[in-house]
Formats: sequence, structure tokens, C-alpha cells
Amino acid sequence: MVNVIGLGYIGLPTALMLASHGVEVVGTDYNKELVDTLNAGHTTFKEKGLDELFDAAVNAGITFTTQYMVTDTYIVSVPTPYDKFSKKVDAKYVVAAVKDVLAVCPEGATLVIESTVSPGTIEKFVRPVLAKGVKIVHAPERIIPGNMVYELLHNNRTIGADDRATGEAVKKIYSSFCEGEIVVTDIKTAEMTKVVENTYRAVNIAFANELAKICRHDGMDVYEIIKICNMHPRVNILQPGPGVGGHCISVDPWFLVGDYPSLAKVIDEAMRTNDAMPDFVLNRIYEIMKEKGMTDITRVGLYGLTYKENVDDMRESPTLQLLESQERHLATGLKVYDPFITADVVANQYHNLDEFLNAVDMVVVMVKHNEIKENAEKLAGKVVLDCHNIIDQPGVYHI
Ligand code: SAJ
Repeated sequence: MVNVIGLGYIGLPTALMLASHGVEVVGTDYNKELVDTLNAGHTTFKEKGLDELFDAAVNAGITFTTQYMVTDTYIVSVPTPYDKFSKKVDAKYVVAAVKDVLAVCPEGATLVIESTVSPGTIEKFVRPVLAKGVKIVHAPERIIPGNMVYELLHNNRTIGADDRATGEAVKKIYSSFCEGEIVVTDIKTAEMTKVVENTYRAVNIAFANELAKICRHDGMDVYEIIKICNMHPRVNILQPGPGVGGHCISVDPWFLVGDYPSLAKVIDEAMRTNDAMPDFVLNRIYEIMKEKGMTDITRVGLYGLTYKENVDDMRESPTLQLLESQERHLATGLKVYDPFITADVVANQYHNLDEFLNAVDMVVVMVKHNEIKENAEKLAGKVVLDCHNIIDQPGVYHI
């Protein structure tokens, strides 16, 4: 039996996937409310294909509890935040979960950590607390919110272990559902690959954002330029945007800056560039309002609260960053709407697209949800700042 510890964005789909592929699974989370919701037959977040997967796993006998099980295999997927000041990974949740597992697990059990950690974290923080001949393995998750179920099935994976036999045993468990290639390596390499993958993307997004700033400064069309450059066989530039959110690309690269401050210079600069984008958008709003003779900030609306399109995940979202920045400048009043966010989470929030549009003269497209693409004609007559270049109308402003 596999006991999956932490039933969040990664742990839940992983537990469901294992269970629906014939592995006996118990899912554990210390959040009783979350466990109650799952036991009542409901998933805890929206994700393409998750409800169907949930039903399959429940039919296959998965159970959810706040208790840690006595078994031979544990998969830990708990959050790994970073310390905002030192930028170093904060392994407290991982260490706490490992200690809880150690309190119940039999001798020789295998403990797989899926949470993202910086290279050396397991050596420094987890190994010292290990006992009972417990085998430690790092199998970093790689799935993208919005396409998690497909990616769980199809992505290649990395497994870091101290010896081949342990790595191969864990590979066998993941092979129950994973159709991609599974590479077995050592723990520190596995830790580093995961952080490097997200850093690669962060640096490339920062490059696109920097190009947007250069082009804005000198009246060039960044989208046209990227399109043409990407026709070169060895160039593949990403898209600029209003900032970078989520719990990975906006977080993981900081681990390297925190651990190697005098070496990770490009990464440091890239992260600062991305983090400055919400402020850049705020400044664009100011410029456009001035140009249009607008003075009432309450007639400006931000479309989208999530960190990217078609998900309900708001972690570190550029819109939240922008609103915070606005407050720090002692200003308030921007209106906000997101079709995926039904709860009231910020001031001046709307829950209906038409009501939102009626209440504003200027719309800032912060997130490219399908909803706004499908209703683009409703933006006619509005001042539009399109941060994703998706609205094909005359007079639209860009970042
Ligand atoms: N973004 C841009 N421009 C782009 C692409 C993305 O500004 O061209 C922004 C998005 O709007 C979003 C942020 O970047 O705010 C990140 O979104 P994303 O879709 O690129 O990635 P995440 O954070 O949802 O998921 C990433 C994935 N990692 C990589 O693609 C290397 C995923 O595979 C990882 O599993 C996940 O991080 C994680 O958990 O580490």
C-alpha cells in the first residue's frame, strides 16, 4: 500500500492516478476539512479530467484520512515555500511530514519526496532525522496546472535514490501509470534538475518581458518581432506577460539565488525582471489613462485573478501582486473580475462578466481565459490594455 502525504495540487492527482491504476492507496492530509470534502465525494480544486479520475480512484477503493498509515511506501508532496528574505528553501513542511512518517513507519520503509527542494536539501535537512533504515527517494513532480492529468500520464520523470535497487523499486510504482520515460539518478541530481527546469522557463520568460520593455521604450512591436525571430530554426522566444505567478516558476529559481548568491547572477536578474512586471503594468495603466484623459481609477477593471489561464489557482498571481503594489502606492479602487474565482477574495470584485464590463471604461486583460477570447466583441468601445496580445481589435494597447 502507498500512503500519499499531502493532498494538494500534486498529491491529490498523484494519489488518484496510482489508485486508478491498481495500486492500493491511502491519502493523508492534516487538514480535516479537506479530508472531509474528499470523503464526501468532492474534489478540492478544478482541473481538467480530475473529477473523472477521482471517481475512478474512489471506485478502485482509495480512502482519505488525517492519519498516517503503517505501510512500506510513502509519497510526500507538501509545500516548500521560500524564505522571502534569504530566498532559501524552507523545508519545514517536508521535515515535519518526514518526522510524522517516521513515527509510524516500519523499519526499511521507502519515503519518496515529490515536493520541490533545492539541491542538497534532503542531505542537509531530511537525512539527519532519518532512522530505522528508512530509504529516502526524491521523485520531483513535473505536471502543469491546467493539463495535470494528461501530463501525469505522459511526462517523463526523474527518480533520485541512494542505490539502484531502491530507485528501480520506486520506478516500478510510478510505472503503474506513467507512460513516459523514467530516469533513475542520484538524489542531488534529481533535486537540481527540478529547480533547473523551472529556472530555465523563468529566465526565458524574463527575456521576453525585457524585450517587451525595450520595444515599448522605442515604439517597436514586440509580438511581431518575436514572431519573426521564432521563424529562425534555433530561436524560440516565449511570450511577455503581466508577470509570473504560480508556486513554481515564481518561486523555485529563488532557491538557487538563495543558495548561490554570488554565482546565480542571470537568474537573480531574471527573477527581478519578472517580479517587476505587475508594476510595469500599473505604470502602463497610468500612462494610458493620462493619454485618454481618464481620471477615475474606479472605472478601470482588471480581467483575471488567477496566475494563468483556465485554472482557479491564484497563488502568487500577477493580479494580486499588482493590487498589492497599488495599495503600497496608497491607491485603491481598481475593479476586478475572474470567472474562475467565485469567492470574494479582493475588494471591488465582480462575479459576472457583463456587470463587470458595465462598471468600467477601461479593461486590463491580465489573464487570457478562454471566456474573454470568446467574448472579445464585448470589449468594443472600451479602452483595452491587452497584456497577452489576444484581443484583435483596433486601438488595443499592449504592455
Ligand atoms: N508565462 C509567461 N510567458 C510565457 C509562459 C508563461 O509570462 O510565455 C507565465 C504564466 O502566465 C504564469 C507563469 O508564467 O504566470 C508560469 O506558468 P507556466 O504555465 O509556464 O508554468 P506553471 O508554473 O503552471 O508550471 C510549471 C511547469 N514547469 C515548466 O514548464 C518548466 C510544470 O511542468 C511544473 O510541474 C510546475 O511549474 C512545478 O510544479 O514546478
